[in-house]
Amino acid sequence: MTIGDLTGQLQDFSAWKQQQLQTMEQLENWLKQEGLYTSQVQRALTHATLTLHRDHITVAVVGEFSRGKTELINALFFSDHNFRLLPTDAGRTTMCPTEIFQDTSEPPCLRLLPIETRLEETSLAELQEKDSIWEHFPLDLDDSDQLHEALLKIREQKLVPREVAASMGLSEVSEIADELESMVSVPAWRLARLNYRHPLLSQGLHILDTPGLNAVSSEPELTYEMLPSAQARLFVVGADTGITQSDMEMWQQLIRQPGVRQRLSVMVVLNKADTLWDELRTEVEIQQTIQRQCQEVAEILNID
Ligand SMILES: Nc1nc2c(ncn2[C@@H]2O[C@H](COP(=O)(O)OP(=O)(O)OP(=O)(O)O)[C@@H](O)[C@H]2O)c(=O)[nH]1
Ligand SMILES: [Mg+2]
Repeated sequence: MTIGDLTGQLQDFSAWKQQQLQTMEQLENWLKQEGLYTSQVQRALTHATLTLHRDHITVAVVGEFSRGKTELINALFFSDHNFRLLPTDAGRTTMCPTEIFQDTSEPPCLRLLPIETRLEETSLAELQEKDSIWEHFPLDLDDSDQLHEALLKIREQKLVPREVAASMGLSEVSEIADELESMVSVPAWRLARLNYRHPLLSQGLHILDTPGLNAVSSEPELTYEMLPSAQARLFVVGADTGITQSDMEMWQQLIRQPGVRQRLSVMVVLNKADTLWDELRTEVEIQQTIQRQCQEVAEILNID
């Protein structure tokens, strides 16, 4: 599938939504004319209209850390920028799941949910509605320095006592973090929501960038709700590493989850193919290596 195909499908989706909204408006007018527009009908129509407005298509990008998930999003969707929109780097970079979408009812902004909310019983769905809990950073899309600076927050970490990290359910993450006596490093944010402007986002596309390691699986609602309900999931592996044991664990835990209906929406991306280039090898040899890597990955993951 190309970005062109995706654009076409999103346009169809957007057109379908518009058509449904028009039909509902006509139905509302007709019901009013006929004197059938009761408060119950009004509630049902308002609910249906809101649901349609909110309906979107989510593409989630999943994989081990440093496989190039975020760079792939930058390259696929934001390559017209003269800078990296989302921060990428060697090692662990994206510290929290990041949802990118367009909501024109408010100016572009970055909203961050503090990691401390993990100490509460409140569900993510409930926290989504509590605006005051989120840190809010307005974005100036014409100021690339401000934009870049603000988005660096996605990679922020903080030091907390080891027991606090454990209470947050982050003991696995904290084990590999800096050990400063009893303090450990944890992601500063639990979830990032980036309200941005882009033609594909305006058609109803949501992109979900996820952190590598077990940071994703330590967020049960993400693992069991957001990822399975995404219409497409891109599983990113590195051509330089092939499928490692931790890639395999993520594949089984997050993509091939037992009980989740497997759809045709999982795509595996063999990223970092450029690392196979070597001056001492011919173009044909390199292409053969890429081909072999693709076949091996497909066999190991048991996909076509
Ligand atoms: N050579 C090469 N480097 C790449 C490619 N894609 C990403 N990188 C580099 O690999 C490093 C990791 O990329 P990220 O996009 O941050 O990786 P990630 O999978 O998002 O990692 P986490 O956010 O930690 O889960 C960065 O230094 C990127 O510039 C690629 O296709 N080729
Ligand atoms: Mg990343």
